[in-house]
Amino acid sequence: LFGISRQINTYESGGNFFYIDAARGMFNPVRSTFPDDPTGVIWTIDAFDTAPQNDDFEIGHVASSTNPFQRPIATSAHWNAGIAYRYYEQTFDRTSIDGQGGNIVSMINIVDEDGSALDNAFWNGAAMFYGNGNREFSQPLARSLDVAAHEMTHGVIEETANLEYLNESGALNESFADVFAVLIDNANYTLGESVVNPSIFRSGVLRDLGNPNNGGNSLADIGYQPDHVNEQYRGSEDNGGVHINSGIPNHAFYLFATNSNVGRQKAEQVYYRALTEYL
Ligand code: ASN
Ligand code: ZN
Repeated sequence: LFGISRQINTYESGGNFFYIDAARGMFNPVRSTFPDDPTGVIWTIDAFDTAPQNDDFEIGHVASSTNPFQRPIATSAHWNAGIAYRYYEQTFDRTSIDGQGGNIVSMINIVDEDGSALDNAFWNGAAMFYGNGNREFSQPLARSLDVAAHEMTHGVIEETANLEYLNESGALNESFADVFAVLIDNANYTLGESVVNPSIFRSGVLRDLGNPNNGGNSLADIGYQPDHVNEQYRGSEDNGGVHINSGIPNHAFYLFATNSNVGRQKAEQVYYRALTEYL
């Protein structure tokens, strides 16, 4: 989706190149049949503009009979999932979302239950789901590495601390997803900069760990988050403000990671240990 060529891992079977990456350390050939039941793979699946909530939800392989080929949405999702897999493996010796080599599945071309374009991406407990953008997002969400890293980290969180998606534990859940997103998409401390509609998000970013207020003055401004508990939201919207109050621990991470006595490399080890062993 950036208009550049990528070399990706696919699985060739019966003259087709399937978007199944069976070339990682986690691949389990003994427990795999191709293409429908592989184990230990990174797998990108097309939902053909259907919604998982609806009876007509339909999924199928992404595949090509030629090489090279152009499948920009699938290629971005597949590429980004591979980067996130490699980060967890190399940084924490964690093998996949479940830590045991389970498949990493990305579902692309998801629409809203009313059939409209989906302005979001999400983790549903089993896979990452990507809409193609509508109003707040002017690009397919699969374009963004930090979005992919955020959604995949929701899976890691579910497999570890399993923070309840409500109130303060929910804001911590959201914050850990943002923290590892900016560690994986490591050029900056912002999220969504490659997919947001800049006429809606005037700062050009969805969230900013360095400045959670994100160019706004109050919660009424789109993209605004508190950066301190003195502005903690205590209402019931958004599961008790999980995407609002995440700004507070997000900013704490930013201060920790940018402190000259700490730095990103120590900070990520501290946060991973906190998530997987203490929380
Ligand atoms: N993009 C959102 C998230 O991952 C989706 C949601 O809140 N359901 O938190
Ligand atoms: Zn989230």
